[in-house]
Amino acid sequence: MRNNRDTIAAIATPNGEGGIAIVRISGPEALPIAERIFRPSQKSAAFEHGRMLYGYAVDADGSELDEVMAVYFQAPRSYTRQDVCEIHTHGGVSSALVLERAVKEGARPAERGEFTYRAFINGRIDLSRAEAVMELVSASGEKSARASVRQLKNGASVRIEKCREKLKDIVTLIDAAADFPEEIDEDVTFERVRSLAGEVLQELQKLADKRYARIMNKGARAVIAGRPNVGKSSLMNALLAFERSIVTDIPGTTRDTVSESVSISGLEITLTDTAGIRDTSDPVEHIGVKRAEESVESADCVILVLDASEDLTDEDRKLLAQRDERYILVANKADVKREDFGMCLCVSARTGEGIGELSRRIYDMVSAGEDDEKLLTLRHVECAERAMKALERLMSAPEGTYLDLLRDDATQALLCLGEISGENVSESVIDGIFERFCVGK
Ligand SMILES: Nc1nc2c(ncn2[C@@H]2O[C@H](COP(=O)(O)OP(=O)(O)OP(=O)(O)O)[C@@H](O)[C@H]2O)c(=O)[nH]1
Ligand SMILES: [Mg+2]
Repeated sequence: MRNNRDTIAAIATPNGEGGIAIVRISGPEALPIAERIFRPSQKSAAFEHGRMLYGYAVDADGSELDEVMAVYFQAPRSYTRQDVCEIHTHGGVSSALVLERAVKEGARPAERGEFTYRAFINGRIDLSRAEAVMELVSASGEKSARASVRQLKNGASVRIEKCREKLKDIVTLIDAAADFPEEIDEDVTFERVRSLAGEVLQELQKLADKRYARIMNKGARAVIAGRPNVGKSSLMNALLAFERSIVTDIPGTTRDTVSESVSISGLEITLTDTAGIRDTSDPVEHIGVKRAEESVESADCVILVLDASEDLTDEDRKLLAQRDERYILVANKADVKREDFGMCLCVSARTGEGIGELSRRIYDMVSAGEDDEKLLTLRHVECAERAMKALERLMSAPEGTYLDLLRDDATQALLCLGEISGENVSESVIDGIFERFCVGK
């Protein structure tokens, strides 16, 4: 358990050089500490809530350390709901000097995520919103950043809260039936309970999408596969718009997987070029082919490349037979001969024809359902999945089952959903979440 009552300080901006850096101080001593290390340029100026002051950060002997701006947020109208002062210094060493001053004046260096932890403990945000803050600061692309902001504004947590209300209703209904057996018909309660549980289950099925959460957090994975020499590496380079993979006319050029990230319409996508898949006795190439097959297995999108300038080979047919809904079929070298094999997108890595359309199709495939207010964090999806298991148990109970058993399932689901907002969650889970933050957040 962290001490929540002392005064903490940290640099809230990233390490290294920058135009400005912000030293943030939070706790009961924030204001007196700031008053000792900041001197306004106008003698009469004093800290008041939300007003930016101009002046100097000063050392213990009164000498000036840096020209700065400073602002005070009075509790509870601050990020942590405590008194907060921020000193905006020039980037580089001066922020470190100001932080050092704050610590000398009595602040404790903040731990990872401690400001956001205080916002959570003091009830300003729930756990799912604290996690959204973290995802926002580490977002891999515009798309996931926007989704984090939606979560921060409480999209999915409001819907989870409604589910919890319904589950509490179930428990109340069952308790009432137990307390007033003469007045309340058990069969009616049973039906009512099942219908409420069904509604919650349906809502959770919409909210909990593991694939979506993973893509929003870690980005999507698209893999370029095909037999040797069809132009996979050339396509990789065309999609990236720079020469990343080696291209030659020798089949078997690419021997290992080559990955590079690219942003398509704001979504972070890791593109992987792979070794051409074929039977081979070369031990090195054999390992490469295995890796290619593994990459295909775990991909969100597989770009299967065929060669439009040649007839289909047995290797092509073998690969085509494995295709599923993640596949985009591409006929490359359309500049030589246009052959779409009846189902492929014709492209040319050489002329650039069809590359824009291919990007669009990759995006469409991996971003499906992006606008829904789905759960964004894998931890939340896992909590929701456990709640769904309990509700499925409830729903499959045959008529005449003791209402008490249904009550157990509903309570179980309720507890699982409470872990999302942080209402019933263990200290160690909370610590684990905040430890993944950086210092200063
Ligand atoms: N005309 C034409 N040639 C292409 C095109 N794309 C690739 N090539 C040529 O096809 C040959 C093979 O290209 P790569 O990109 O190395 O093919 P790959 O599929 O990565 O081959 P491996 O790594 O050996 O599996 C090279 O000579 C390329 O210049 C295209 O769109 N049009
Ligand atoms: Mg290659």
